[in-house]
Amino acid sequence: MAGSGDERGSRDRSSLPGVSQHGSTDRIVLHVDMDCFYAACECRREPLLEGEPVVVGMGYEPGTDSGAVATASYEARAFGIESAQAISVALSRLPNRERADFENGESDLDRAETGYYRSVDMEYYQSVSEDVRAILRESADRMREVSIDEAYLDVTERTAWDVVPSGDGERTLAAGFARHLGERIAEEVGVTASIGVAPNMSAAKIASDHDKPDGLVVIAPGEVRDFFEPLSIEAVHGVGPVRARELGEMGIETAGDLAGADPGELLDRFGERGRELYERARGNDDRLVRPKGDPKSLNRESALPEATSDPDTCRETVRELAREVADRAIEEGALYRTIGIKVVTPPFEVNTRARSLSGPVQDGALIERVGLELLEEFDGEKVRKLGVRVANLEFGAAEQSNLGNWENASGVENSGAGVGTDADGADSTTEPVSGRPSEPAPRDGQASLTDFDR
Ligand code: DCP
Ligand code: MG
Repeated sequence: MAGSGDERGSRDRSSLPGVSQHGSTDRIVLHVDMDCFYAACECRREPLLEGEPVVVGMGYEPGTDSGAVATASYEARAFGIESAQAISVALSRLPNRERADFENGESDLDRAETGYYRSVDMEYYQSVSEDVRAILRESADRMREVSIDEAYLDVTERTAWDVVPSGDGERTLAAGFARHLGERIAEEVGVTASIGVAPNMSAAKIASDHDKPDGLVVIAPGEVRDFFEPLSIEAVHGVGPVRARELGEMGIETAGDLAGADPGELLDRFGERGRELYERARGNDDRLVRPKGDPKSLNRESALPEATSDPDTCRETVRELAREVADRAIEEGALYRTIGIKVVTPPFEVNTRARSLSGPVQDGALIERVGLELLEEFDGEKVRKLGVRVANLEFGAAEQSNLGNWENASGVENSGAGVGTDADGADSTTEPVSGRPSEPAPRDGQASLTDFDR
């Protein structure tokens, strides 16, 4: 993080260092949103793109003529390129540099007014996202993952709203915590995030949007309403273009207007939703940061200190990851029908392999065994990162836990005993699934591992 933070949390200079003016009951919520995420991933993989206009999307490849922009680097946004724009519009505003034939001096375009185009590569973005999330997970007591590049963290127990001296001024401890988190993401993963810090989720979201890219904006408790006051109504979490127009018809243009509106009128016009938006505009939002539902899969990944083809190192890593995944499944009360591994080979090739089991199990020894078997395919290859994953989860039936008792406990006739190996005669399948990012996992167990993302 470049230190460009707009730390609005600084307060009354007479406050004593280390003394919170707001008491200890205010929560500390971070909203982390990666900057131009897919474009940042492309720059990480291809450093020559750094600082250049980069457009990521579909539809400019030879032989295709329709498609849309997924995202664009901030340099490309300066040319009027934005998400969801037709790729034809993007190409007309920012011609493709690599097609312009500058090398032969045949182009009459201005090189500085051209950019790079890259096709969406979800699998790669998922793997970068997982690296970021591993850091976020370590940093938070509770976390809600909203999308591939966005999460809320509750860090109330990890830091404080206390004000401390900093350089010539002062800042909150929470601001320092968030800055450190941003720096870790930049240094360890090589992409930047904008972070908002506030006493609730909707204010944290507004804060992270306020100073993109590479921003850090802190809204301290007691300052939320003043911060919101001048913002356009669309900045209020939950107000989209349609609602904004309707509110505009009522003379409500800013978050301050909404906070000062008649709540009865909002209730009449928009029902409960109207009251909720009114409360949000006033800085009131008591939603807790919670994970979204049950996870679809559980995984652990580990980068090796350096790429290696040493089988003992790889096997030991898989064993360790298998144990961690097994523990996590016990904590979550999850049974699984699929066990998989991820093997990243240099430079960044992500290979995933999965095996289906014929019944749901909770059996750490099996994760280890299947993980090691799947690893055998990569014997002799250099590996830079490994992951182990279980998927097709079922919750709340922990007695059906291991191979020995699955058959009996499930009450289902199953000659394969749910093991999923050829030796056991079960319906084992080992399936390479790379390159199928959007395919949903079939219900009967052969999960796609491309959502190797938790
Ligand atoms: N995305 C997409 N199509 C859209 C919007 C987004 O494919 N219409 C993808 C590409 C983005 C990613 O989702 O990189 C994250 O979406 P964001 O809205 O967070 O946008 P960015 O991260 O790209 O940019 P910003 O810096 O504004 O967060
Ligand atoms: Mg983003």
